[in-house]
Amino acid sequence: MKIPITAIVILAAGLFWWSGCERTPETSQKSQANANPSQDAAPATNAPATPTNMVFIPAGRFLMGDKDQVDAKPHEVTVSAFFMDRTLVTQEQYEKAMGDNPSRWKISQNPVEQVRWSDAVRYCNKRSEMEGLRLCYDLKTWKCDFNADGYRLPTEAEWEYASRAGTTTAYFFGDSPAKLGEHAWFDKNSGGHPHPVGQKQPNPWGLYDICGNLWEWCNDFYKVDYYKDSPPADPQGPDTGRTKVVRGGAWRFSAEHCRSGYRYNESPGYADVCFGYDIYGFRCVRKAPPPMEKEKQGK
Ligand SMILES: [Ca+2]
Repeated sequence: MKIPITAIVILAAGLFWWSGCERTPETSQKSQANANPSQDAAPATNAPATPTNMVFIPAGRFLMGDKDQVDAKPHEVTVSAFFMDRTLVTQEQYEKAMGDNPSRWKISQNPVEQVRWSDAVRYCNKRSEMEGLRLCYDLKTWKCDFNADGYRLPTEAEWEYASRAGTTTAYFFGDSPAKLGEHAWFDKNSGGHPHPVGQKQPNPWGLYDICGNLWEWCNDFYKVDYYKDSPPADPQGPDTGRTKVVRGGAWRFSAEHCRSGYRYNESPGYADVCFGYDIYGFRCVRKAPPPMEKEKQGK
């Protein structure tokens, strides 16, 4: 019997395709496990293009604070839409922009640490410059231009709003810290050092390591009783102060420090003689463009 050569080719191709398919589940599972944090967990939105590795945080209102903390009186706050980095800024990202890596624990996918507030702000400006965006910070006055479309640190309110992701409990997964180990590196599970970003489960809006791993620099000055007289819409912190707010807990701090409303603070380290500790890192935010901003009027 004479079999046409084309039939043989089709049969061979089919076998090849089939055997390839059979391997697919294993390969895709593996690549999922290794993949960067997925885009799937972002808040439901019809938002246009969200920048790579950022999450769109829709405008909204929430109860900011923690009734069990002396400096965090619960109060209602409205926040405009913005984008937030899905993970802490990694050592690789920082080094690419700044040409050095100040971290104590040198692993490229670890979050950059030993960064002062002033280093974080310099990075924000450099990242904006590299992407042709308007710079948010004046490095002489350290003032932030909130109208610029470049990168900046989140305000304390933005940080807590994004961290809570619509939840009202002590942690975004409930009032008990029992499940903290699934979401965060803290003193009980870190082994005494920070960890690569994105290894634990994210919060409901897809933000990784928002609890634990490293404290995250916020833009605001810290003031113990600021919540008493902060404006109800997009509060930007006191005008002056000695320390800057950090949020979210870190690898050598207890579960208590990971509470969504827990406030902590540290000297910004404007001067080069100051140095950062291996418990401080950061993630950047960017203002959402006008079409996305409009969402808040619909709410
Ligand atoms: Ca954190």
